[in-house]
Amino acid sequence: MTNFINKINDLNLSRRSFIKASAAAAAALPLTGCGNALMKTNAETMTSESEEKWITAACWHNCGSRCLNKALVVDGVVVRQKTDDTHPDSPDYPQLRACLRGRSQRQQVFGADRLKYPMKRKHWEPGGGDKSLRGKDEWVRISWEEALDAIAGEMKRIKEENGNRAFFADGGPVSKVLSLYGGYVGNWGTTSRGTWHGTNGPIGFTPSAVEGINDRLDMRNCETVIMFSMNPAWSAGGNPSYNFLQVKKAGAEFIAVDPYYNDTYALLEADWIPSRPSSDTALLLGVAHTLIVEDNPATNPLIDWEFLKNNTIGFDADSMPEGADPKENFKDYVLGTYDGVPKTAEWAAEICGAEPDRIRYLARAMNKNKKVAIIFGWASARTQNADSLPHIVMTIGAMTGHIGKSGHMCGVSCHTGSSNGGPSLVSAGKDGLPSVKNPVDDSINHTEMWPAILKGKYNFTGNMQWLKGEMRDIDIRMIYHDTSARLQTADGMTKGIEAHRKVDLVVSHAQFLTTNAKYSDFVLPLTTEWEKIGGFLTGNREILIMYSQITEPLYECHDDQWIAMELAKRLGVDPAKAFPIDGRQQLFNQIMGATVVAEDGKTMEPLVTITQADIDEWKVKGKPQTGRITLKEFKEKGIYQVERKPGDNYGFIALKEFRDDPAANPRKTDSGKLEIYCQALADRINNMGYSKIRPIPTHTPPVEGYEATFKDWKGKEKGDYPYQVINPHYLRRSHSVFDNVQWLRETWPNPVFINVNDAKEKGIKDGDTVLLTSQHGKVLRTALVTERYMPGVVGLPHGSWVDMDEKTGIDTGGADNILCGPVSTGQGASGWNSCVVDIEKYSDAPLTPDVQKPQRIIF
Ligand SMILES: Nc1nc2c(c(=O)[nH]1)N[C@H]1C(S)=C(S)[C@@H](COP(=O)(O)OP(=O)(O)OC[C@H]3O[C@@H](n4cnc5c(=O)[nH]c(N)nc54)[C@H](O)[C@@H]3O)O[C@H]1N2
Ligand SMILES: Nc1nc2c(c(=O)[nH]1)N[C@H]1C(S)=C(S)[C@@H](COP(=O)(O)OP(=O)(O)OC[C@H]3O[C@@H](n4cnc5c(=O)[nH]c(N)nc54)[C@H](O)[C@@H]3O)O[C@H]1N2
Ligand code: SF4
Ligand SMILES: [Mo]
Repeated sequence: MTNFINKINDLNLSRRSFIKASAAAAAALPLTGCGNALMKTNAETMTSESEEKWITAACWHNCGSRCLNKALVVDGVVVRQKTDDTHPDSPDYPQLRACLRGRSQRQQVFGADRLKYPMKRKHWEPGGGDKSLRGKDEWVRISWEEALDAIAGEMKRIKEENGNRAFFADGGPVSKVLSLYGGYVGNWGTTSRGTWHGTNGPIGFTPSAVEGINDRLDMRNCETVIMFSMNPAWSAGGNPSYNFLQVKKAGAEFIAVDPYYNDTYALLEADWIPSRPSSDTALLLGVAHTLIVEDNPATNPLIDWEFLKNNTIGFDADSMPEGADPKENFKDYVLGTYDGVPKTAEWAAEICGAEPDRIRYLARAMNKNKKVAIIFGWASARTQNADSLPHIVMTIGAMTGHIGKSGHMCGVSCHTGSSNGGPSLVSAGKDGLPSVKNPVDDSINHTEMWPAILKGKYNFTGNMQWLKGEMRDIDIRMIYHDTSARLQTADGMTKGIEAHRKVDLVVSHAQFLTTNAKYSDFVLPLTTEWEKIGGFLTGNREILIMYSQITEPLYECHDDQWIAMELAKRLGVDPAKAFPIDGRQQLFNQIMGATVVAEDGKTMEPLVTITQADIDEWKVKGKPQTGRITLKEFKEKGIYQVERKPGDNYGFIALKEFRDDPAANPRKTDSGKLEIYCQALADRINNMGYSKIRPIPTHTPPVEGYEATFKDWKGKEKGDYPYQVINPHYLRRSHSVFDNVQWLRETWPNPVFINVNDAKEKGIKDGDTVLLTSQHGKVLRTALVTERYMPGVVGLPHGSWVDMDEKTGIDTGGADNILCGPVSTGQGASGWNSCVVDIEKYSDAPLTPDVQKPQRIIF
């Protein structure tokens, strides 16, 4: 193959313009003060024979997908990217093609706004200095020695004066060191899954997107697919939408229940039932009512009485568990036998906004004799008081019998498991690092952590343990961000900024001046995955990606483990206790332990063949082994994908064994069955002390749901915040990641989506600047007026970096969590998908489009 330079010459490009072009492709890095490989883009290197190599490059973000990305590296410079071409594409054995974010990855890694050196906030002093300046102070470049010494020194002081319960950290490598140093206060939240986290266990339902539904090839057997709160076209890039398209091509009809007619529904030509955010439980109670009153086993069989009888408890008075009041059964609640309120389609419609006839139509579409998938994204469970939502979903699935059979399924289809349920067919091994126990048991729920830092009190319920609530005093002096974008992505950022301005010390590891970093005293520059020796990515059950190093660490960047070990030394802690083996051995352990499913579809066997020569070359400990693929081939290809075809042994039917023989395959509930009446669930939630639920699924109005848009619900008089805002996960980003990439800013401007009628009423036109005001904060965005959002519902994309105008207190960045408040309910679920707001046209000053804002370059 002609080498790269020759190719360029063939294109009649002068060498000068090639160098210009490749530097531009590498995102216009400033050349000063940067001694990395990338910068060897000079005439000298170009005169020699250049080497070109496609290397598998990490796309490591929490984006709900996994795709193959490759970078063309010429003399250490990334000149191009491509995606999966390892085999021909087909619906059964699809390529893993990257989205535009992944294909823009080099814009991020080599961005001019990378943090290059350790930086200190100018007015920080031990004890904090002028803390109010956090987020607006100047930055001063310092050395690693200075930074680490100052941070460790301050930690020692805090420990001496306030004890280990004054440390608040996020759970990354430095947190391990803090555990060895006596412990720290952690945090927990339901983030992605919302109430699917805490509700599934007690009721016996499948907990995750991974094992909740049947696999993608079985889904092609469905006649109807009913989607609730799902948008894989945006939030599960790669193959899921393509998989759903195959289901459509095989003949299925799609129905969508959502306040927003999104691109997924458009792609699948779904029949849209607009329904308000945070009201799905009410809607499904209306469905249950229709099913009960219209079912007739002889003439109109809608309900699967067999399944209800064999596999559930608590549906009616006859199936209640011992000791429970028979009147508390689900059926009588739905019929209103004892409370006088039948949960009819009309009753549901008042809350959810779907027309009663459409609710009845939905119930009939769930007919037990049809092959139906009833599938949910997590979005509808990321709201307040939604603890009963997974419970009503399970109940509806059980009533209609769409559980445990080919072509029938009910549950979560989201994130990397979207469209494709079942256990992983190929996985990486463990890295071999020991876990380190944190001697401090304190852990603060995300909905409470910023108020807890400000008020000095919080409700301890364990870390995802749903313990009985216990009020505890707390006095946090240090916030350490060593993973996640917590300040940006957790509930109640307005309070979060205040909390960051209260403590003595804030430290962030960061690749850019992210929100965490911006409000810190010290920012420590981090390498990206492209600068590390390699690693694994998975999620999609059929694939395992092994990525490799693309470039040497840029500037003075280091990884989290290196920083943690350096701090450990300064704190008098032995770093080897947390990190006894180096990164190379960690990676090799994962390679050696990688497994792949055998042809029987059950047994797992070693994936990678390893020779003594491999072990010698890597300079690691290990034993030779025989697997499916050689290490060299795996590294070069960068992916192992299990080839699928209809009728293979790798299919999956969720809950099949339980349906077929519940006695031999009990669920892990008190009764061994799915519990429609579930005392354990009610006890779990009610003990925590945030709010109460009943043992059967009922609609509890969210603190900031539709009901809260009224001053007077009965009289239907609207209040000060008459709209519900939701936070769709947005194409420009993976949460907050990629928000600084100019290419992506240009492509997706991050508007606010407003329904046409609402816009008209408010005198807002497409392109106008809109002020959104909630009880917790104010943000500005540009209006995108659309019929795709139902009236009363506003869409503010999730994850945009806050950009606070300190004079007005208005965020010009459009950050969702400036609007969303810290509100604790039920199981402590973060309540994002309904926050009540007002909207108005804003004329004070025009809003600069995000792409025209300067990049955050601090050195
Ligand atoms: N209002 C609202 N808020 C939400 C949601 C919503 O819908 N609405 N969704 C929620 C959901 S589902 C989720 S999962 C969360 C996600 O919340 P986060 O996990 O906090 O979000 P990310 O933006 O992915 O944060 C990852 C951060 O890690 C940094 N990073 C990258 N590589 C490294 C590394 O090697 N080391 C370290 N230390 N950092 C690194 C990135 O730069 C980025 O800042 O957000 C939640 N927040
Ligand atoms: N591009 C991109 N993709 C991502 C992410 C990202 O940040 N960016 N984040 C990833 C992560 S970590 C997660 S957890 C997933 C989240 O994925 P999902 O949980 O599916 O969340 P969204 O994509 O925000 O919303 C999906 C749909 O739910 C609808 N919806 C919102 N509230 C309700 C409701 O109360 N009821 C009903 N019926 N519908 C509702 C929205 O209108 C939207 O159409 O996305 C992943 N994928
Ligand atoms: S969908 Fe996710 S993994 Fe795939 S290329 Fe895009 S950002 Fe990367
Ligand atoms: Mo998530």
